[in-house]
Amino acid sequence: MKMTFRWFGEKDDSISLDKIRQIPGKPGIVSALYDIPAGEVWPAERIDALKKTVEAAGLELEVIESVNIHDDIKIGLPSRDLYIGNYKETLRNLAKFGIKVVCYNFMPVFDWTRSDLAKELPDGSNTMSYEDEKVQKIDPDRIAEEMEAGSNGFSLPGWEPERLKSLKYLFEQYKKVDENKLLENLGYFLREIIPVCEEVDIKMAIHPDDPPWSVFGLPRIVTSKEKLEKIINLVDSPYNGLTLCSGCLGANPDNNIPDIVRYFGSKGRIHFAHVRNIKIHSRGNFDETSHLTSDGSLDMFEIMKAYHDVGFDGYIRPDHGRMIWGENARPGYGLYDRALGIAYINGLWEAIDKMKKL
Ligand SMILES: [Mn+2]
Repeated sequence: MKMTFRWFGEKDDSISLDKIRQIPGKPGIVSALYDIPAGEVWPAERIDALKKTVEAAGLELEVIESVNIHDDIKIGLPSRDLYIGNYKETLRNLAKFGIKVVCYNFMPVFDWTRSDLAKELPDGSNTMSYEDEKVQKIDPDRIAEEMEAGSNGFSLPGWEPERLKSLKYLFEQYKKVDENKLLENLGYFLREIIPVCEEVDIKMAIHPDDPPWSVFGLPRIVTSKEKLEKIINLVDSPYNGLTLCSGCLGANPDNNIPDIVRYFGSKGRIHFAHVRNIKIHSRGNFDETSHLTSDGSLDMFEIMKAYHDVGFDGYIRPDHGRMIWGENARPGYGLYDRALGIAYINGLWEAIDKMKKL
């Protein structure tokens, strides 16, 4: 596995590359051009500049999270062809600078959703939390305001103010899109772009929906093993792969994460692993916890063992962390708890590796 760490760029991240370089094992960087709206082409010179910034700090950039998909592609409007054309151009530009994996999601309107961005835990740390009842009764217009107010002054990925303006229009459009239609539209998109990916050697890695069930009545199709199977079968190519996010899929206790890792890992379809733990309080209600098995509901040893058993050699990163030791950073993306996550994941990996050789 190749360890990485997500970084939001010089202007929009409180954590410097110099600090990331000191994390044990010196992880690679996962980043993006976060200011470019979904649907637009990423200019080669901007990608070049990002790559040079990362390399100047002695680090590598081979994974992009994310190149977002324009809603017209998800809805299936005639204008999708223009945006798909732009997406292909972005992929070609990324390939010129050695990018190997592109993470993306196919969630309508909203990116990930939480009901509390800074829930205080008994130990005095704070974390992101989700209560389904709270979320489902919020008017989508209001949750946009609340996310903005609670974001510590940073703009959250997928929640950029420009996008929120068109919320009502989007909701209207999605009334015609059910799960089957959304999957069909994902198939259309993948059939267009995967040949380009094969040509330029970039692997696509779809991120599960977060949480893995419908919110605000919008359809969601990246939620379970069965649905992931449908997605990889839309285009049968190793370039049509997955970002396997443990905390995200794991929020539904019906999803057996080690089993899912083994199943898709042995098919060579997991290109990017997001590893984090969550504590499920009751169905639909969970807190994000430290990565440690005993702090959450997921067995991190079993998850890492599944990756090891299938010979996983893709990219991996600790996912969200809590805010600890008084750190003030983008919710979920502080330095300390994620760095602890890396040390823990690496510790599990080394132990599994050496135990097998005894
Ligand atoms: Mn994730």
